[in-house]
Amino acid sequence: MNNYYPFVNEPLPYSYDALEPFIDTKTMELHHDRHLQTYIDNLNKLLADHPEAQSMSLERLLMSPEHFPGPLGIQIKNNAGGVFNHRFFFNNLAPVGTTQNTGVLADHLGKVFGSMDEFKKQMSQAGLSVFGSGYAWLVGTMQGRLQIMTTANQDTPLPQNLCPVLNLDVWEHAYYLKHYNERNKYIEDWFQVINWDHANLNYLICLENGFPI
Ligand code: MN3
Repeated sequence: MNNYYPFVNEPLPYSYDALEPFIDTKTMELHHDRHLQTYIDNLNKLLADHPEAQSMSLERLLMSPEHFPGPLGIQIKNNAGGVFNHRFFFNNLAPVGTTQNTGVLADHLGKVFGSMDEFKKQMSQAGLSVFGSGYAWLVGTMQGRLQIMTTANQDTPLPQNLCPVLNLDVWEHAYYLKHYNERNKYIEDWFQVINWDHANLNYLICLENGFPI
């Protein structure tokens, strides 16, 4: 589904104002319509000149950097990463109160981190620890173990054979209009609008396939 060249920027699965007051309408408009759109446009332009890469899925492009040596590999990593990371981020948000953190993921988070409060604390610390631009992630290892990690810029966990469950965009464009420089307050608000149903589904796919491709 829209996972191959030419990539299309699909509409958000909710309205731009659906995450108010935690994530503001203008931020969602700019983030989806300009930031993500730019990564999609740049990726399409890059692949237009490299037909050998046009048959590769978005995930395959990200997992096979060795196919693209030199500057092309870096450009593909940055722009395909920008597409993957933003789609994943937007798809794992939902209006407050519309999903519940129950099911296998909630159960395993409790076992791995001791409590949801402890998971929240460690995920927040990861988001705050990113110096400059990047993401905090909840990922599954190939053994199905949950762990928290961070990536810089538009890097993804995919080349490390880690399976994404949830990601938190801590680039300033994700929060500056509303939260200014207070990333901690943005992260607190982000927890209110996580789509736990999707996160649980992501985790089930990780457990079943080892990788969501
Ligand atoms: Mn972003």
